[in-house]
Amino acid sequence: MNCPHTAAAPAGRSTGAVVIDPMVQDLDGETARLRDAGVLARIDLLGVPAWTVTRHAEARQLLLDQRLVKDIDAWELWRSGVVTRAWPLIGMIDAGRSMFTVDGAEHRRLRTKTSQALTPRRLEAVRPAIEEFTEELLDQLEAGRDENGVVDLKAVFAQPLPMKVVGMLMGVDESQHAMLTRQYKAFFSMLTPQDERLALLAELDVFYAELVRERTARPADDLTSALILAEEGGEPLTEEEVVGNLKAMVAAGHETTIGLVLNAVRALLSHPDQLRMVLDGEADWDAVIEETLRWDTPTTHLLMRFATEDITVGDEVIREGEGVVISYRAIGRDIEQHGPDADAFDITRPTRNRHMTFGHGPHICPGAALSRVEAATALPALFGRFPGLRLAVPDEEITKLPVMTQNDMAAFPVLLD
Ligand code: STR
Repeated sequence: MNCPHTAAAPAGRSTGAVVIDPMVQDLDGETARLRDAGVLARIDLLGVPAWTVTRHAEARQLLLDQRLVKDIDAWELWRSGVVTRAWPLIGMIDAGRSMFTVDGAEHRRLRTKTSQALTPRRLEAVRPAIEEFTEELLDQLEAGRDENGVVDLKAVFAQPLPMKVVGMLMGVDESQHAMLTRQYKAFFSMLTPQDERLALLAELDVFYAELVRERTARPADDLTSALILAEEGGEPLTEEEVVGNLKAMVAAGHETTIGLVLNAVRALLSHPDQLRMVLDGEADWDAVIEETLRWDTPTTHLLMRFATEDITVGDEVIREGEGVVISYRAIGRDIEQHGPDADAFDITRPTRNRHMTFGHGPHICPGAALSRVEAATALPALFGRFPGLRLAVPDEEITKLPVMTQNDMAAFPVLLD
């Protein structure tokens, strides 16, 4: 395939690969093609070849396999200069030193403080603030209706809520939230020219480094300060490491929970019988949240891990130096794991809690419990205040943003009554 983003076309390795379309609207079609391509499938990411794993059991096994690492220097296509910073997805992988990009003992050192701050027990302390943000944003929804009574649930509710929460936790001032939202939107969009993406990433690095320096001088009661002061488990974190963790937390905490909340609302509105069950108390919100995570995961594909040795999976061999993507959407729809009706949204499904949307193994999402608290606050409050909530346009008219790794809607226009 002709590849404008890399220094040279990766010799013939993309043949027979499933091409991941940056403009995809039909995600179910993409998921089905990946499943059909095999347990381990060859994919083409804007001209760059990689493997992806499409089944629950094998993904679980690979996520525990220490021969797969996050260090980009283990990637043959990177080492040889075939993939460069000109590739639009590079920011998903080459994101600086943090718990997202390091393995083993160093990974534990980078991650301990964050995972300790985000346990369900510790999160009880932030629940009241999340409830308060939710109420505030519900007021804004009501006030934000246009002359036809339509308001964008994404822009006014689902997007600001996680930003407020992660901003509070990390100590990012409210005045910066709009800037961060705009920058991350541009970061994820495949319509953003790569030079602009690299420039905004550089700006974000400066922003986060300044925040870390401020908190180093004057520690506050936030996780950024805790990361700076952390000493247990070895050496204190360097400024670069705190910056790396901080930006990973803000990017992940902001982007993914938007999807969880919106995808849950969309699933319920298109399955009114199940919405009824929840509103009548016959099913609980946790069931909605877990089934949404399984059926319509915010993260479609997670980039990337690299093989430090040849790894055999079934009939295929991942060669040393090759890259592996985890295709969480296909994994959530695995019929071996969830049964022949895995493509159906069903909050009463017995396996609804047995999804792997937050990953598995050492890198399992440290923010999983936080996102569950956010969704478990936002969803009942939203439907409690607006029990007649409905889409203002037919569901088919909801468009997906051109984002390769996320199921990210452009807007979600609703009527409140
Ligand atoms: C974005 C760019 C950056 O500065 C730091 C990170 C590290 C964490 C990444 C994040 C990235 C992109 C979105 C990710 C997140 C971890 C979980 C989240 C991949 C590369 C998603 O699952 C979408």
